[in-house]
Amino acid sequence: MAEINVGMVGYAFMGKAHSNAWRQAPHFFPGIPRPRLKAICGRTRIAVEHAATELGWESTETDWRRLVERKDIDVVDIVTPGDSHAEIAIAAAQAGKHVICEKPLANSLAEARAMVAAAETAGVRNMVMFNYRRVPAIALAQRLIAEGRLGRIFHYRAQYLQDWIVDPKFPRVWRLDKTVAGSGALGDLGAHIADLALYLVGPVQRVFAVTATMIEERPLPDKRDTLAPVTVDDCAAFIGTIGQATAAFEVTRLAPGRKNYLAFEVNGSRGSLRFNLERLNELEFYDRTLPEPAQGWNNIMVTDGGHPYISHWWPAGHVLGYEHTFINAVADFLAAVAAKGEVHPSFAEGAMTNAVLDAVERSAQSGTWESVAAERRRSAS
Ligand code: SOE
Repeated sequence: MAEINVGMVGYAFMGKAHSNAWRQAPHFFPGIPRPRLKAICGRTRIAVEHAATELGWESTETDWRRLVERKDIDVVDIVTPGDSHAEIAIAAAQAGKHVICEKPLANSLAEARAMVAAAETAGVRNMVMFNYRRVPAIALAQRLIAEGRLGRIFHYRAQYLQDWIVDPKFPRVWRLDKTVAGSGALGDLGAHIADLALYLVGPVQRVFAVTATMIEERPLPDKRDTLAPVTVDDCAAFIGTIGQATAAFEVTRLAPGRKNYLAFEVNGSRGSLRFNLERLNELEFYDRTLPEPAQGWNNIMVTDGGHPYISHWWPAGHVLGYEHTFINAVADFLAAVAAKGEVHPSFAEGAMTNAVLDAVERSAQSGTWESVAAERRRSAS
């Protein structure tokens, strides 16, 4: 399989990140099938044609149904807002296309389940773009935990904090509209740290949550003198259980100074790990099995050839950034398509995160503990 033809639906921020990943992957991951950026789809002809030129796509469509039906498309990459993920992904899977979908997988657990069923019935590769799993330092954290270097896990705690809507005059964009985005900081940012919990330590079983909308009205983007209601959460905080471990999560877009601050710490009987996306090439490890005088936080520069993904990149110490996480992810996906192998996080794993979001929303409403629906953890094999 020398070439794989990709069709992408959507072209905004994530469209740019994914396009770059498709373009770059074959240069750094020799041996994977070469992706051809065959077609890009968007509703407005002039805008999609501009995007095709800017991002390097060969052709355009203005109706995703036509893109999904095209015989010359092997992979459909969905980078639209959440309200269209399910419809496009299900149609793509039914048309026999492999599918990548931006996070969160869907705006509701029911939609996520329908997407899992469609992809598994069709037997196509399917992956949710939780790109932070492909930060080498996070992949190293996962490896160390899986090897037992932290021993029995006691705690997972994570935060994802941003500040881009702290100004009340910031417009009511689609991410602040529940019918389009599904939820606010919860689905946008909470989904990432819930997925990382799943990846690093395991599935969350029950949650107790609060959510809040601090700025309840904002000007419409195209009519600044008209205020419209914000129908999603600005912030959410929840605790939960992962087996016998306790977990704590906090997400907000109202934390001045926090631009894109994703951080976690995992504590176990043998040691601790901590990570912060603002220093994404580093992983801190406290190993309490070392002789006592040597114990202390050890800052691992995750840029050596033996670290996850690094052999594909630069010599030691030549740091990576945000865009590399997407390149690593599509490279894994292309390798899985060629090998008919597993790729993670699959739609089934994405649905597990939707189940967490669903329980958080129920708990915030009910004011009580809520169970997370036990989704089947299946990979795309
Ligand atoms: C939100 O601001 C956002 O763009 C998320 O949607 C992305 O998933 C995250 O990577 C960066 O922040």
